[in-house]
Amino acid sequence: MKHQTLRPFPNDFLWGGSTSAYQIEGAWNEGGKGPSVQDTKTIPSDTSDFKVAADHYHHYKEDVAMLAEMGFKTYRFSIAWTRIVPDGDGEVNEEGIQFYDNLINELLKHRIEPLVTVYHFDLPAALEEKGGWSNRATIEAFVRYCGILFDRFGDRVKFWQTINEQNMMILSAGAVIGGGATTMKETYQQNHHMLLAQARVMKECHDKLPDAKIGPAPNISTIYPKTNDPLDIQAAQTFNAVRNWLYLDMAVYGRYNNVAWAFLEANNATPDMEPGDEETLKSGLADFIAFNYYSSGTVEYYPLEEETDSVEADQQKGQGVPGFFRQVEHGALDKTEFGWEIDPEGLRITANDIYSRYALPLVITENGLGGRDTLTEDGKIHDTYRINYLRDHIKQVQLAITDGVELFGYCPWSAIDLISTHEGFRKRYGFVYVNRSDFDLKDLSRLRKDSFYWYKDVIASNGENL
Ligand code: BGP
Repeated sequence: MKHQTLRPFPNDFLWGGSTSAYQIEGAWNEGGKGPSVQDTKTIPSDTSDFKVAADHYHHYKEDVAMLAEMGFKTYRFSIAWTRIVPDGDGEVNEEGIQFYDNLINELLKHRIEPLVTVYHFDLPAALEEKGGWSNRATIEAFVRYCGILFDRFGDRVKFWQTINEQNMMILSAGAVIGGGATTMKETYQQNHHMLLAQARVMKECHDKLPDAKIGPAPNISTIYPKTNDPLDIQAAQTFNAVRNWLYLDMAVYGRYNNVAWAFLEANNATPDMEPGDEETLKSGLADFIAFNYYSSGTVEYYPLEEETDSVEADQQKGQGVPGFFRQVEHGALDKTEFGWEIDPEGLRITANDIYSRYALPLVITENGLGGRDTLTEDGKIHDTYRINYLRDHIKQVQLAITDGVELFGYCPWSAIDLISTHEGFRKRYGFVYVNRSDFDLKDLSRLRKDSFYWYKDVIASNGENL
């Protein structure tokens, strides 16, 4: 591509890193915490459960000091709903409030801006038992819980994110939503309830905290057509709408995307609306867009007559709906050892797609490489593959900024090692190595990987030394 003179990263660019509560904290039944769906779900026998995780609950000071040493300007983490309201809609647990008070104060002490996700895949198990997101009462419980967060932490937290990767929960992680949806219609009814809940919470945030900013946190990947056959292009258009634009059109405009809605109609899956729902969806809109990006995706047209049993899907692969689209391999992209394609240019394309549609400030809240790191005998972790992945993506972030995208921060996944959503502790993402394996907790000590020193220099040079 023709050479452009690169624009520098803005001086106040928020370099940071990301985690989520159930993947990092551990202490699953301490400090008054109630169980979440992550504590009660069935875990595959070859991966760890989430009970201890990286034991951040007991190491948070040491961990924040590590982030400060890297020069983090921001830290994106999530609050566990079940630490604040253990059964989802009952008593407030002051010990849980205290934990996040301490964490936030520790961050501020090091001048690290907290970027808080209120809900990251960990619905209270007590609400799941009552139908989870199938039950409209969960909307009320969520709004109440978020109101508590705004009241208790809003004096110090200025950046809020609503629901992490709602699109991925709908597309492939139904079990953690509760309610046991078995049809597409039920799934999109749950989706509708989550969208209502999100709008109510964005409104509540604006009402209670006029100086704070709030936005959604979907996983957004531009979807490429496999060929220039118009059927493949239509397949890409539909999957882009169903995977990406449904969630962002709603957060920014408060309405369903037309292509996504037509897809739901064709599949008898449009949600039932109650009087007032349309107004509610428009009543709370986003101030910025946070998005997670790991890779692009590629689809082709999926003829009805070729319908096969669905393949195993995750955040980045395996999606398909007969008559519309099915995800295929790109063909020319490298992959991580866990099978996710690597497409740095796709990040610039995705950022431009989002910004040119919505013209709101963007922040990247996840991006990173999951790998099996090796700890050498002298306590080193030579994760050159991770440095290469991140370097290539940061270059594209700068190109997106050069294209005129208002991008105010970059938070790779993950700040320190934690448990992968469904592949255990062996799939690591952090700058900091946590000394444990899936089934041996070892000493849980923290070690600096090569990427730690590299990222420290990236931040210190404001992205000049890559
Ligand atoms: C995102 C989730 C994170 C994290 C990440 C990496 O979808 O928001 O919670 O898990 O993906 O995925 P995985 O752990 O499956 O490798």
